[in-house]
Amino acid sequence: MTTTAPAPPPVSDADPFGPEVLEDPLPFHAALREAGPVVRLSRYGVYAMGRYAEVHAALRDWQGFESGAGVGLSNFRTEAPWRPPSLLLEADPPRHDAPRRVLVDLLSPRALRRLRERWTAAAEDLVDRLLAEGDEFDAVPALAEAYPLRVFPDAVGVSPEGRENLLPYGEFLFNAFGPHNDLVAEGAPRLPELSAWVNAQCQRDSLADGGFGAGIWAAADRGEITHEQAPLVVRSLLSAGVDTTVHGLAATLHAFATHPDQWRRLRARPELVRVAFDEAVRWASPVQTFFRTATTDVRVGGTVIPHGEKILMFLAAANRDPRRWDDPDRFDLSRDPSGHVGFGFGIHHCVGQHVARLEAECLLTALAARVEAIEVAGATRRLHNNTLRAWGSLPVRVRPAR
Ligand code: OVM
Repeated sequence: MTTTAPAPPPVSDADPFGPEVLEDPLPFHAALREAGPVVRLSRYGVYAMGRYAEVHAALRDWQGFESGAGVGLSNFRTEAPWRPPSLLLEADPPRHDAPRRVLVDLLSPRALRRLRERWTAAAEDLVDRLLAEGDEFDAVPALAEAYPLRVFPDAVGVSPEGRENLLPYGEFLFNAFGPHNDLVAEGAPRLPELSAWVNAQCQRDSLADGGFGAGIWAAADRGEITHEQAPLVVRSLLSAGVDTTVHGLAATLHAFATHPDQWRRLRARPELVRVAFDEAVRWASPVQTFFRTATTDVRVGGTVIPHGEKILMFLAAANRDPRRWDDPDRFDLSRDPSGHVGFGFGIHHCVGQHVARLEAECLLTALAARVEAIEVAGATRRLHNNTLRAWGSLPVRVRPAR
């Protein structure tokens, strides 16, 4: 076998965290994929991948691309993290595995069955009340935020007081994976207050019996994790479980409001609801990116990523790579979206995805049964975030079904 000498990667001076790219990242993603399998982002001194095959392979290779140095731009080996690292997201085997197993069990489809009836009733009630008020509303607060905030903190066992802190805490956290730009600076003043509240909710005494939080403490009592680890595992639920589902639902509602034929299709075949949510996650990628760190000189494509360097994995670009997907920009319920990397891939593959899917299924099913048509009814507004593709406002008009 012959091996050619590694060539330096193409260089881009674009800012993936700047306002232009955050407003519409698709042209940047296309340019990244076209430039090559690995690109150097000169602005931040990091590498980037945007093609499906390489992103997928790197997510699978946890030995070559570690998470323990942080999955944001800053390297925990040289810069202190802003909070104690996550035991799941920012850890590698073997440390990662026991906390992961606790959540795999607690959030398994089987374990979630007991929630379905309650979550269905909550979705039906929310949609009924909304439609009783009128046929125009902002789908972000009225549905995408209201529904997860109604069911998820209850399921964790978080007290009713202070729940309004969950979204802004997550917004800061997801900004903090990026550079220290204006988005991070604007969130910083509230951070002490938000962190104090979240950390207090992770304590055993703060968590209601029967919830995921109590389940994590029970796993510590059984010796599956330590009692020191328990609050940090609860923190992962509160960190990763709110903004992601809110913006996943907002993306789904936006997709349907702009694709009336697909909404008709869902109404005709409600069993497509799970495919619909996955296709929306592929199409919009609510979590756009995460970093990894090279543990050795890793050869990718024709280039070498040197040991210790950060690599930005563009989940969103991979999810629309024409090398992998037919007509990737089309939101289409007839495609098979499985294999998308919107929930990541490999050992860190979203452990809460069954929770997210159940929320989406309950809400969309209730909506599809009650709403014949949904369309955008005013100026939409993006919410810029260094990691999330998010909506700030999504005014819609609906035609209730009779
Ligand atoms: C965590 C965490 C935080 C943010 C995101 C995430 C997408 C996990 O604290 O474990 O996964």
